[in-house]
Amino acid sequence: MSLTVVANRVPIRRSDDGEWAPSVGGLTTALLPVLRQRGGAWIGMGEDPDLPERQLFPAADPDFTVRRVPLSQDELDGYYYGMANRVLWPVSHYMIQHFEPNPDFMEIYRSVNKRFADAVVEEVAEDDQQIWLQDYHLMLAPQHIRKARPDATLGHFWHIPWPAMEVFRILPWARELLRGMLHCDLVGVHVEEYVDNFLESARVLLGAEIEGQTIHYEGHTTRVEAHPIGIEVERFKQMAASDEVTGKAARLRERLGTEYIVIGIDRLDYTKGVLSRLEAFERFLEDNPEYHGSVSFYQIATPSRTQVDSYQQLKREVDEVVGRINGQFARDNWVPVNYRYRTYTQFELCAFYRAADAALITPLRDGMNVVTQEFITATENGALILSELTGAAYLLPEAIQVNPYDRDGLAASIRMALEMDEEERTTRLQGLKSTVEKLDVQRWARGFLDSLQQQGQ
Ligand code: ADQ
Repeated sequence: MSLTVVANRVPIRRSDDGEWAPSVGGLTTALLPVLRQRGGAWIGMGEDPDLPERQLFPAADPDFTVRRVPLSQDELDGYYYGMANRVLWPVSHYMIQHFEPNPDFMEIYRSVNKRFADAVVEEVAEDDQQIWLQDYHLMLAPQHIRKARPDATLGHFWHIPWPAMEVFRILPWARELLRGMLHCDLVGVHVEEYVDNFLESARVLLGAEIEGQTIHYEGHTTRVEAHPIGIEVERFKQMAASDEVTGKAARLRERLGTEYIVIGIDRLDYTKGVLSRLEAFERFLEDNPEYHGSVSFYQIATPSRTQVDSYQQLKREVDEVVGRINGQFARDNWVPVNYRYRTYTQFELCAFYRAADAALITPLRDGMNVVTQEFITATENGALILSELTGAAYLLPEAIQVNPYDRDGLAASIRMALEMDEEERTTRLQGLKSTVEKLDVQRWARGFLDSLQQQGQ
């Protein structure tokens, strides 16, 4: 049975030699082998204007189709920067202060979802197809696809938290959006907590009948399951052990020259807790003068959604706090906070993971957080401080778990991580590594697709 993947992004990019090549990223790596083996299509927005609307890939010996749904600037503003980034993202992360319920966004979201659905219907000729939609950009597409292809097997994976029903219902279009998704046979989320929230939303807001993890609504049945995503464990392991990475890590330690290195690595997004993390590090320095000169905090932030006001404001605030901390505490030969606002290669990130004594991963909310898994895979003896408000926290009890809003608690956890004895550090890390091995992204894709096939039978 062939597979059609529908995602905001397409899985290919133009390489240095001008040819189209697979892009780097967990989702692409997990799904391309399936598409190669089974054939089918990948449909996405495709930001590169040179990307053809439809092409067979790879060109030399094609396995599947890459289809682009080109969007105008107005469509991009309403559907992506508006509805996805200013409405669904903040509400799903419980950050209502960033929520902008503009009806124009929803109007455009409806029509763009229809365009994605039309593209799917054009690609999916037969009925024995599996169709797998990704994420909050495509909540309404399933209902249009179902109408045109009643026998197709439809799955949807939701990569961010599904919030508590009482929060989800804040959306003025909560019922319409939920109804759209209930045309799927399988909805996947990262952890059981989100499964419960989804079921509760369907029960209370739509009066759907719930039977275990199955929703019965208007003659259709949708199963909701937890499928925690993983990373490409083997590739990260190999990268981390490579000469390139170990060399870079050693040079970084030498350059910083401090006894301890603590890292933070994120997209610069208000959900990731970068600001409160910096403030907690500041509190740590205030409370522990004996550590002045011997700890460096290295925060890396990738520019993200830079057209959205709240992201521009966050950037200014982070710049300001970094300046304030360094202004107060830096002295000759020691800069307490090293801050880089840019994108790095995975090899470079791996070197940071490898060089660090501890990682501070403290989102205010996060569906899963795969940086956590990358760090656990790459580190040899680092300690992990992890926000309990992430999907990852449900799976990784061996981490030092913290409430990211508790500045004193977070500051204390930094000290705890640095002073943890070798035995405890090793025992915790063994537990963490063994969980992450099992969460492998290929296994995640297989698990979801196997379950999707069962639902379709
Ligand atoms: P994201 O919100 O993007 O994903 P996350 O899971 O942390 O969050 O993944 C970020 C990715 O970006 C990681 O692979 C990381 O290596 C990379 N990255 C971060 N900083 C970088 C930098 N400076 N340079 C280059 N790369 C960088 C959404 C959800 C998450 C969920 C994932 C997967 O919000 O909760 O874990 O999808 O389902």
